[in-house]
Amino acid sequence: MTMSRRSWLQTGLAASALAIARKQAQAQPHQHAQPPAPAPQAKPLELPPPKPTVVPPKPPAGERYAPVIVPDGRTLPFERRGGVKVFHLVAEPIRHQFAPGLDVEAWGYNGGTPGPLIEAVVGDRVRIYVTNKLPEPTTVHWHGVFLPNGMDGVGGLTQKYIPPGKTFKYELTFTKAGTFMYHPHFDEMTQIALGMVGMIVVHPKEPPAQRVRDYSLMLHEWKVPIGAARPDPMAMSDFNVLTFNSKSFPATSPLVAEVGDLVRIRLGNLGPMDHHPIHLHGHAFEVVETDGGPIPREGRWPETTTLVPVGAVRVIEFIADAPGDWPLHCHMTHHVMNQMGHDVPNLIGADVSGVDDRINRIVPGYMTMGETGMGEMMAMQRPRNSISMMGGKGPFDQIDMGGMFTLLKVRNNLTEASANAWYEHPKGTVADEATASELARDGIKI
Ligand SMILES: [Cu+2]
Repeated sequence: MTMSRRSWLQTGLAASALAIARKQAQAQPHQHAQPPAPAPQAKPLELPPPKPTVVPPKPPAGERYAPVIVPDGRTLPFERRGGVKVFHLVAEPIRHQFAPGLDVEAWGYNGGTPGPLIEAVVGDRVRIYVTNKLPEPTTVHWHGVFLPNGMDGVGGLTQKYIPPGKTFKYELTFTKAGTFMYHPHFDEMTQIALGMVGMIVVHPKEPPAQRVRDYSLMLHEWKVPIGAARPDPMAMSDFNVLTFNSKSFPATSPLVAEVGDLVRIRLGNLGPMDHHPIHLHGHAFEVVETDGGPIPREGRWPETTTLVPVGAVRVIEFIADAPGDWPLHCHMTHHVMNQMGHDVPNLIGADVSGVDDRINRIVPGYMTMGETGMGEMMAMQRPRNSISMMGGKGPFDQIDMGGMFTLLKVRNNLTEASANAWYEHPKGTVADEATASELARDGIKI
């Protein structure tokens, strides 16, 4: 089984026979029946490093809560009108970039996906206007929020649909603190798959005694065929773009903390199909809250991975006590890949010696890949508007992960400079090649 590298990217190794046929067609100079394949980009992408938020945002005027940091996202502003906080959500088609190199036509709120974080305080009376600029009806359901039944946002059941061009009004009082979500309850399969998801944080009346570095991350999954610009809402499996706040690593902005900081990460999952086991390196955390409410102290246990099911919130807390650059990522191996094709013949360990030479006689440029694993794919050229197999640039080498992956950068002295730099390892604390004398000292025979 052999493939050309271009066909590998275009089809995810879908069919070797097809790849051979295409190469043969291209090899014949006077035959132009096949449209030309998209031009590969000249070299692997060099990305500007995403920006961490070192100084948390200030609360809005008149508020005492410490605002949640939304990496790569936004918080919805509000206005006070006669004791009511007034918000305005606009459901609309948007152009969205998962990472430099992959732009798509998505649907979202107020120009982005996920929609902006709605932030409020227990006891707040809120009025949320929802304008529908989509080509089809929508509604907004306030997931996990206690509210009058008629404000629940379920199309047909608790309200009429919001037709295109119309603005509906939701009004409710936030009666409990916590982390909740919002999403449409009409044509959920399409609207959620295209990016219409958002988080809600309701702060307690009294700010906590201890300062918290408080983050919100929405998990999502998308299927974007290589070269396409429209996520496929029909997908039930083989999602190939996995995101935190709708960004794929290496475009995810890192989280930062200073040693000793209490860190809270509010993880919400409104992806179509998959539950995500989110894993943090270098620390153990406790799940302190779900979208159902806080977990009593005696009911918590230490974890390094927590499963965030579809339609659920898991809020984790820990003290950042280990300086370093620590991954925070989904532990499903296929969820830390960018636009990986899955119909791939397994060549690992296969003896392919001589195959390329023979194939190259009839298909110039042919190259077998995958026999030593998939790592080599990361640095290849890729077709236009794709981030297939794109990884990130690390201080030691290419980081061969993508997708639902970000970094927690813990610093002894957190500054803009230290947050933007790679961690400086104390001497002798980095894994490296063993010397002959070390091997001899410890009796290791190779
Ligand atoms: Cu996952």
